Amino acid sequence: MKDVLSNANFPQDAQGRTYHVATKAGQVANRIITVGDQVRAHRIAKAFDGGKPLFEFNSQRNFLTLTGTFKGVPISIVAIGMGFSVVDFFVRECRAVVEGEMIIVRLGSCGSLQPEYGIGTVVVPKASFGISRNYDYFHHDTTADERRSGALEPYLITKPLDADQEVHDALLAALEADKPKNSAELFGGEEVKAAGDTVNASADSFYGSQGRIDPAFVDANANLIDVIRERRPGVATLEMETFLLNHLAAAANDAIDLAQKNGEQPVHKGKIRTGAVQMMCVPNSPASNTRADTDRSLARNSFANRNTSAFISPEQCETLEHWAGKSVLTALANIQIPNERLHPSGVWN
Ligand code: R1P
Ligand code: URA
Repeated sequence: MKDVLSNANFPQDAQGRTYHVATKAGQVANRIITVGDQVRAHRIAKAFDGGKPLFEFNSQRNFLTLTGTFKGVPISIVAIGMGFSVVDFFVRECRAVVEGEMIIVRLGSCGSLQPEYGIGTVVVPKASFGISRNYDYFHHDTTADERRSGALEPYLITKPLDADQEVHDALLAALEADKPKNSAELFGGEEVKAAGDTVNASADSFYGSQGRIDPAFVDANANLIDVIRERRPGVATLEMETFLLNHLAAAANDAIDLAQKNGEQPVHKGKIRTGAVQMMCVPNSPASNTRADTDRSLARNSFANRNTSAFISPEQCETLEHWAGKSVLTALANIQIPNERLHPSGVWN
């Protein structure tokens, strides 16, 4: 039988397990890698000391937590699925069960918005901004004038939020130090490469808000990629979680600063530091095209070809995942967290 939950404001069971991720204190480490899919989580966990996690739990809501040690340092890998809302569940519920400082690194796939970053490139963003569908733009009460005048735009583009500089640098250094050898054969003649200091965009959909054209829906996104590039020059990657991770870390850190300013005890003493590693899996996705490219592509009827042929192959994906996964573990293990800022429990059960 399941434990009874209490506290409608932040539901937890009698042992402190949270509602959706369903872990309790002692099961999640201060250093976390978060990934989208469970297969990736299990693959990375093979690099834990002893080749496997010490703690493993898949919640009814499909949040998978694997906690183990890497070179003796406790690290959790949490697979959360896709999109902004799961990041919210994950960050808040893990924060609730971990005392002290947290370092959270998102490791995921992405689409490329820069021709020089093709399949085989792994990037470490220095900042991320959000792109969300503006629902009111699409509401039937919205007038054509409101749409034409720009009073309402179909997509909301946020200001960028920075990753933690030390985390960024540690991730890039670990990737550079452990590059796979002789990768050119598998990657069309070019060796894999790591690139730092890039800018990421996280969208609230894989489709409309990433500029993918879908005639089955009104998305008003034909020029979205042009608009994004104009407003955020240099944007390199598109995925769906990193911005929210940076945003929630900032919100948690602001809560600590605010409590201290007011002379109160913060709920959590340690701050949250974030970083991301993104593996290019769609080098010339429809989303990376300008409107003119999309029109040309549709005219040539090559849209479907691009969707099928431009994706990363399973072998390429596994190579990048192995490299990136090991590098994130190494970077997390290398970043020092003083003992007094670590979760008191060393027992992962
Ligand atoms: C979309 O296919 C998913 O892939 C990317 C996006 O952020 C989104 O979650 O990340 P993952 O490969 O980690 O799932
Ligand atoms: N993930 C995304 O969100 N977009 C892409 O184009 C590829 C992976």
